[in-house]
Amino acid sequence: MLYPRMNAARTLIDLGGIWDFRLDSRDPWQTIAVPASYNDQKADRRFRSHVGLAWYRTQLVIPSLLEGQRRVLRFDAVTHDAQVYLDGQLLCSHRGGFLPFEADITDRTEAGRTYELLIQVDNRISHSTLPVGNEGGTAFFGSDNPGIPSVEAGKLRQQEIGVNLPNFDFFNYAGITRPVRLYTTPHAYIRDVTLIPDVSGTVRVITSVCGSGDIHIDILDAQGHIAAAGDGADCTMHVSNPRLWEPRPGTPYLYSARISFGEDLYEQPFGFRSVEIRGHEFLLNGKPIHLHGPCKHEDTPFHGRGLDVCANVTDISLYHWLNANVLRMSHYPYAEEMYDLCDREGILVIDETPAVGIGAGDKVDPYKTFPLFEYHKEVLADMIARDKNHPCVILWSLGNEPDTEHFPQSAYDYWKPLYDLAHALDPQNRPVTLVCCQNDYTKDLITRTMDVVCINRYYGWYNLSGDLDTAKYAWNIELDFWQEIDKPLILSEYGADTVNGLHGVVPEMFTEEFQVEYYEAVHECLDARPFVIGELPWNFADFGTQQGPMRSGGNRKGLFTRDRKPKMAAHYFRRRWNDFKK
Ligand code: GCB
Repeated sequence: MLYPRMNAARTLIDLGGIWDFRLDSRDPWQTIAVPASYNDQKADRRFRSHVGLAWYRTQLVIPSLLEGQRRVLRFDAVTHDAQVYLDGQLLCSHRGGFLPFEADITDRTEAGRTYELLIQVDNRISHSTLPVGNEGGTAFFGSDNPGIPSVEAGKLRQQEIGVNLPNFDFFNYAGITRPVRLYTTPHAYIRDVTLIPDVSGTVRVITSVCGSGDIHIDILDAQGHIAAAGDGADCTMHVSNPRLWEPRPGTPYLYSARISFGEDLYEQPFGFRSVEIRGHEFLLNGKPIHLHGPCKHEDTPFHGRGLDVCANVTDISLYHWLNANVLRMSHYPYAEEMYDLCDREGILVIDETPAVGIGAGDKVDPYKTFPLFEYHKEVLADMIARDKNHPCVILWSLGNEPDTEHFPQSAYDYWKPLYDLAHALDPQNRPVTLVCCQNDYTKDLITRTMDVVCINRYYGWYNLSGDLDTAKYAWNIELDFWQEIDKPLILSEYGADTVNGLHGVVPEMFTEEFQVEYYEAVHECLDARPFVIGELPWNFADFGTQQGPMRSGGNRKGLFTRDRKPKMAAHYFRRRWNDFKK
């Protein structure tokens, strides 16, 4: 799906602002900011802990000057499910909270009139949602000992009332979290554009249109000069002496394909770069690259998971300050503005579906009991369709930390077709991975079949807690195991909760000194092994989670605090990664 852009042929109207909102149809309407999660906007516990439906309302004005134009309403993300009503009539509905959807309202609206736009959102999570909610189980990190009658009764009560029990470690932020926009196109319009660039300077542009007309394409360089041109729906052109796109400190040089079709126009940025796996190496533009940078969440005070472009710019500037070159967009596809920013700033991206929490302990096979497979395929396809043209995206992640240990064959049968699908759908055929949970890796059959092995590991924190010498011993045993597989390995998460300002001359868990010593210990094990081509500490910044006995003010594994103040470990990584440039 094309990102909405304003140009000589298309208008774009942002509908963001203060909308009406209510959590219950009996409540009076209140004010709410759009886009943003609703949870942290009010001094009211009900907003934070709400479960179920909520309603947004605003006036949709169709200016007279939009007469004769095709009119489309686009929602960049509504978390998790949405039903959209226009003047009381259902316009469209959408499942899933992290990808865009749109509705053509040309025939449903008249220019010069005003309509009521009502959005019903649903934040409930279950075995059939991505991310996954525990049905009738316990919350992530819960300590509800089975067998205590009063606790069992309490859990039944929770089921009656309906509570969200996330099977994942980030706050279940909800609402209209990304922009809502009205855009126009001519009646015959460009529906989609697929770019397949090659480092030799060849670029194939496949244009999908609705209606009839001639298609012309200009390839523009960064100064706007025409570098190549061609015609037709499937057109291959050649740019001589192309400047390549590469992460900083190189040049993230961007070209763009300007496509005209009848009266319509669309411009799609792209870069010439290649991604390839050779043995245990990850090659970018034919050269081995080491990937280093923290994982992130879309998470800021007040906005929750809502788009905050200023925070995005600040965060990417902190990635440069850290000398980082990669951002794993854990654990869901981010707002499209972040990919544009990474394209421009030269930050590599690992793009991940919101498939977190597919697992239910050792008694239930989630792959046979969670009705997810068909939906997961749709989400994967939509993510690739949305992000396929971004040069920053170098690796697709099918999901995070599913159960691959207790039902290894079921896990294989579930994830292998998704791996094949990702390869089949991606016109640039990027590598594909699945992020593996800390488990009995000897039983896991699927992780080793990925193009890149990604493992999340917490030796020294959740396991062998605080004992870094023994943790190193365990790290080495596991790394020896993966070395035998002879694939590139990315340590896709590792970290230690750290309370900023907590210190100790004898570093113990939660102190800033311990966080640094933990990372130094892990790096001792990694640095001796060239097949480890990536290190992605968990996490860039402290972030919001549901409350629980293992979390105090959220997850504190950030290198930065939630308001982006560096802990000692941030300075440590800045020095370490600076040395990687030499
Ligand atoms: C993990 C998860 C991540 C958690 C992290 C932690 O393995 O992938 O979502 O936040 O551990 O801090 O426990």
